[in-house]
Amino acid sequence: MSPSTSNPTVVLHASGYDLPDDQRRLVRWTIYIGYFALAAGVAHGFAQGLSYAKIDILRFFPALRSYYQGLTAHGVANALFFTFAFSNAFLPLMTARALSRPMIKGFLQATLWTLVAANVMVIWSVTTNRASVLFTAYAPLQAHWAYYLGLVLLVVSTWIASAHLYVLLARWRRDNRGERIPLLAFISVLTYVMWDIASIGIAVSFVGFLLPWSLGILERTDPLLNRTLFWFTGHAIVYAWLLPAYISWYALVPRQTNGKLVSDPLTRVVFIMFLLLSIPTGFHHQYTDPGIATSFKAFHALLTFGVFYPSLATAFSVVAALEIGGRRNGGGGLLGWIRKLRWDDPSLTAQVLAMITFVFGGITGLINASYFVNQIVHNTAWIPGHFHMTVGSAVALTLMGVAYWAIPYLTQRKLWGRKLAVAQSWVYTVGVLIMARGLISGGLDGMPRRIFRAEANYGAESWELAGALTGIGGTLMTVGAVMFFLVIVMTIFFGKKGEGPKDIPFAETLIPASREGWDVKLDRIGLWTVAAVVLVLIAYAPFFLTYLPARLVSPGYTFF
Ligand code: HAS
Ligand code: CU
Repeated sequence: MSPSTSNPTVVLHASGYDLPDDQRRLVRWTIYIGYFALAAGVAHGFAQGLSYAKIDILRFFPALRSYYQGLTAHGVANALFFTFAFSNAFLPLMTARALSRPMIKGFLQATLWTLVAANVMVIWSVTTNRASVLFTAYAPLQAHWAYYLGLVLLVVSTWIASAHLYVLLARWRRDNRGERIPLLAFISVLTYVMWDIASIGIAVSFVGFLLPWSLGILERTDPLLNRTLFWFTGHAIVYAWLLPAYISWYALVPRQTNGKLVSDPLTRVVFIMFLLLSIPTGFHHQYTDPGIATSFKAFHALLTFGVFYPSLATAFSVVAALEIGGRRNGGGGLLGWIRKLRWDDPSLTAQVLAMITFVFGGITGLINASYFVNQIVHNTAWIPGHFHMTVGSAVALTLMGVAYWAIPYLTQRKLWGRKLAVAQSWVYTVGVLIMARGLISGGLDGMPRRIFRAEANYGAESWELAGALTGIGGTLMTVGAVMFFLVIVMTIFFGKKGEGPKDIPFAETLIPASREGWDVKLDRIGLWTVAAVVLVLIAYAPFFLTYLPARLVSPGYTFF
């Protein structure tokens, strides 16, 4: 079997890529857990959206005792379990495909079962109202130990998935000395290297403080330190959600529209920049927190503008790839190629609409990051406006789009309801844009986030329209999500057998990786990892050195 590197995105073998059935099943179930979480989270999201329009349907959720319990369920299910379950399956699959090697069953099993255990603990603690502390788990709000332990296990599942990637890559490198790492594997591995470093913050916070505190081993904890450790992880976490979507935009989407990925080296540079800059930016979530020097915050603000750059480069790359595809499909003129983008392909449509929404997500991110302007939007409804156009659509809609080929690929069944699937992305996108418009304008008029507006007897007049738009948009998003689940469930049970795609739609590259050029050095993952750690130390050590030891001052509180 002689590997060929003629396609730099993946290694091609003459025998093609055969995913063994047992591995296919494990990958499928890991992804299913993600979509179960999405379904649960979406139901709560519907209630949240309507509550802004002063419609209270929370009473129809039998287990629900407070708005905050529902908000916790929404955030944890959608932002944490959905995203990471997906990545835990998707990244090993992409890496294995790129290297043209089978995955390792033990790792897949360990990832899946850790994820299941994490789910059980978190679902139990949240549904029994023992953990209404939101996904940010801010102390001194205190949750049951099962909540913290469940989230720790979720992180452990990502570490197992990362270990899987590293072993796959190490073995491939041993067998292919001197070869360039195929792009798809490189960007998948870098995503989890970044996340592994980032997750140290939340691991220290949960294992070192919150878990022992919830068990009564520690009587008090340090709220500011816990918040800081959370946001050490918490900005980078958004890229752990985003980068799997970017992997699809870079390495798969061009193929789906008959285009080509523009540049292999540029793509590697983009992911290296995310590795370097995702973490040392966490204080931009704490601009208004007391106890952190302004100079530290300003430094993180500066680096946040740095991490904006790889997304701008991504915008250039993905639009160029789409344009190549649209023109090859016969589109002419300045913008005529847009019409020729294979809008009848649900997977592509979902992802292009996700990209368009992300333009607004990115712009609002820039506004958040601006130290002084942040004072206007912080803790207002603007922020959920921002993150529904990022994680709530750029990521969620992309992962739905991926499902439109991945579920047929993993089940070997034909996609059911193709036209419904295309309509689904449009409904979801129109919904998210209307909802975000409501949240954003409300936020600018001072409408707070994290409030149960259905029962709030205060507010500006303009909040009425903002709230109504949020409710209408949220309802459309829910309809879009239900359409998605219908397509997926019908595909799993009734899709035509034996008619799923045989391979993953990876793209070819216009400017490939060179064998001897400057870009060979980009493959030095170890070096970039060390550089990332050094940058994190520069950005965070001054705070920790001047702050520590921990100030264990606060007992736990349970309000809701
Ligand atoms: Fe953010 C708060 C800054 C990106 C998620 N963010 C949040 C929270 C979440 C979140 C969940 O600086 C709230 C957390 C909480 O509960 O408190 N964010 C940024 C910045 C970016 C950014 C600078 N955020 C994201 C992404 C997220 C996410 C991605 C999830 C996946 N964010 C902040 C800040 C806060 C914050 C502050 C704290 C606010 C506060 O006060 O609490 C940047 O990374 C954004 C860069 C993006 C771009 C867009 C590039 C566009 C592309 C698409 C191109 C395609 C096209 C379509 C043009 C520069 C790649 C072509 C199609 C055709 C048909 C032609
Ligand atoms: Cu952030």
